[in-house]
Amino acid sequence: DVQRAQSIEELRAMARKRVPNFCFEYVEGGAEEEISLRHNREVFTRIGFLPRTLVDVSVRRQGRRLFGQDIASPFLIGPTGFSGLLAREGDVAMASAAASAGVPFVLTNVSTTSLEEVVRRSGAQVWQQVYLYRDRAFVASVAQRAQAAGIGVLVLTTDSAVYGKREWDARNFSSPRRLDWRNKLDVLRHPRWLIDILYPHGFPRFANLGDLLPPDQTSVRGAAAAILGQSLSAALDWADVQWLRGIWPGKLVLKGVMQVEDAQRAVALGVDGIVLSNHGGRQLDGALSTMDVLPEVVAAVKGQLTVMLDGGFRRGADIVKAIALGADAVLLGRATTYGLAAGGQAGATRALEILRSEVDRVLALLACPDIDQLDASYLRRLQA
Ligand code: HOC
Repeated sequence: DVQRAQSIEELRAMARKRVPNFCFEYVEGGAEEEISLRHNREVFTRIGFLPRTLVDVSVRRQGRRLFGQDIASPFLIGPTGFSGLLAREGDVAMASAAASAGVPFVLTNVSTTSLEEVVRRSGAQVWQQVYLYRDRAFVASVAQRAQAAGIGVLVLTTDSAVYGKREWDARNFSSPRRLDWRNKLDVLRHPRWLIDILYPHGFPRFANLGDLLPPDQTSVRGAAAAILGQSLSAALDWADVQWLRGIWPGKLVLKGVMQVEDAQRAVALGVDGIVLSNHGGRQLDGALSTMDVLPEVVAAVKGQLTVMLDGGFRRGADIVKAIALGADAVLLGRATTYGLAAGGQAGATRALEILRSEVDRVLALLACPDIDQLDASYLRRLQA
């Protein structure tokens, strides 16, 4: 029962039991040696808290304001693909969990429920993520549909010109669309997952990809992400950002920025926000963690655009550290995905509750009752 989970790590352990290996590895894995994946967690151990004391913390505030909207906590659910393999109608379940926690939900473009349906059924503040595919007209059509559905924020992922080298894909599949025997047997050991996900129509289908895939390849099976990765455009550059800025009237966010100069260029092009990201260690292995570069980016562009980040956030304390270093908000990836895989909407909701209560406790113990008062004076960087 997900209600018994006391930490994101416990939800992760439940998820590992509940879904077949090939699904869990998809959530869990990074690229190549997984150096960035590990560093994303280690980086938090090198930043210590320096609490104040003797401050009345009987009333505490952790809400933030993002793009003119109030959000209940300093985090939101970031875009994660293939949620439909982890829980039935996984995208709707995630969005509904976000709605009940009062935080936004970023819908991946590789979802198995249409963006219109996610907006309608969840009641969440939905943002839409998109990759730049070779087919620019397709990207424009996603933007048009998002606008018509009332979505106000478009998130362009910029770190995926080519698909990262994720070696578990090659291990789990005997051919790109076929699980190997070891994983087929493992699927049979998960009858609950089989019924929840595959009964009665088989593998769920991508709902927002239009003509991007041939009709016989729209089901989310096999190494679907790797196959789809072939339609990413390696030609993505600033001219595309300018083009998207021209056709998208809402807030535009770039996800995958790491360098100050790129953040400044985003400002110059009228972009509204950035998400510092190394894609959860799934793209360029060895890339620095976002917490390494956050202070310099904040110093350069704070006030000119909204600065968010993702990468390795599993504790309220991690989130508080990022806010103290000047971030506007944190995007959750694996933290809520483990919850979803552990117990559907209830599991994702539990993940959000755990993080909310941890943030609240850290604020109290730091003697900082209002999250807006956090700054770097509450932290000290430890020597490596
Ligand atoms: C079209 C590109 O971001 C991941 C996700 C999904 C990638 C989809 C492939 O696996 O990191």
